[in-house]
Amino acid sequence: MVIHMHERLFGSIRFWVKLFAIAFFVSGTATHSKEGHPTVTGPGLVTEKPAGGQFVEVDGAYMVPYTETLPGTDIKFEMLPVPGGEFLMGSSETEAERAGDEGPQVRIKVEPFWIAKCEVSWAEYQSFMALYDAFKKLQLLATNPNQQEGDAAQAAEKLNLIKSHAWNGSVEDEWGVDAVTTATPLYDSSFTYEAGDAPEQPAVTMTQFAAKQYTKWLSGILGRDYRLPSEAEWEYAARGGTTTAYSFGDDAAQLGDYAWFDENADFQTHPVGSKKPNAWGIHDMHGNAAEWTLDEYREGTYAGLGKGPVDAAIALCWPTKVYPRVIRGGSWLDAAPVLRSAARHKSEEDEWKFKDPNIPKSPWWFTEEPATGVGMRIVRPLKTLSAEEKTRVWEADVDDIRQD
Ligand SMILES: [Ca+2]
Repeated sequence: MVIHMHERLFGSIRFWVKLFAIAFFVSGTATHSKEGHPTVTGPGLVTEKPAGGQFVEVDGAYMVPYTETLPGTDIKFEMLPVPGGEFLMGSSETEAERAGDEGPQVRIKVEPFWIAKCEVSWAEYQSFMALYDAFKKLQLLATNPNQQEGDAAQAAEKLNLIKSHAWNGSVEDEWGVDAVTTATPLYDSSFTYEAGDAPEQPAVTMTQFAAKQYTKWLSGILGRDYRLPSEAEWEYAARGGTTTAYSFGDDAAQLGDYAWFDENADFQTHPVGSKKPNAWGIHDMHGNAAEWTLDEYREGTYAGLGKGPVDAAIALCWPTKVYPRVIRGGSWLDAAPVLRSAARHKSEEDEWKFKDPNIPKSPWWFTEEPATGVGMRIVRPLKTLSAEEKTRVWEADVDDIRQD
């Protein structure tokens, strides 16, 4: 099924080169806007107050839901506005099944943003994977001495276009192109699709490095800033204004209406958005795929923040090492308490790549449970990202490449 979809949707290298020419143009025009400008333009923002439905008022404009289509495909995803506000991150000491790392509770101030209604699906993620394949082929063409001279020059030009746009120039400069693009293929390992491979199922098993590269690629082809959520943004959106263990209340007996988890998932992921959403219209914040955030995991993060209010951007624990990093929401593999809004989880270094046959091990994929339940969801901040922020949220950690 997957191969069939690749053939149908992503046919030829020529297609992707065209797509990149378009993306380059879109992105090029977008960068004319002044860095740090308070609001972005484009879909999701209107100046007239909507007559109804979900919207968030900001500086005389209105954030509204919108749908993105990946250029050249019929693959779509929906984004929903999340209001700015304050909330208590973490769980109260009386919450059943709470763990020590969920406290002490800290008041966090969150800026408005858009969040994907659903987890990133295989259809979306495989578009990125297909591009990577095309990149590899172009790279081969550009470096193949047996080609016609004209072809090689043309291929090199296209390769530069893709490199300048989609991949991390700084890491490549430091490590040589081979460090990222040649030695570590974005292969589909035999473990990648253990939880299912249908286009509507959530993409899982990717590393946080891969997830960040996906958001960079997506931002490039759509001309808007997409990134992973911070841990605080994730919990704020998951709660949807609630203070209970789950977004629908405290009663785990209702969890089956809202989430795929170990009691109902039958050992696989399920189509994204097929359970009830939370109050803000967001699906699968509890269960199905667990979700990457930007943060490094530290047991004492909250204690270090005081009582607040603390801006979410300040509360973000920027990684200083590759492991552990924060994963939220629990997955199809997990029991009910693991899916609670406040529950925190972390990536593991060696255990999650134990069966990886690559030497060095792939920076793109994990091979083990519970990593086979780990996927991602994207957000788009209301404020455009500064150059420094782009580096932080998109670029590879050099340590990640080195370690892998
Ligand atoms: Ca989820």
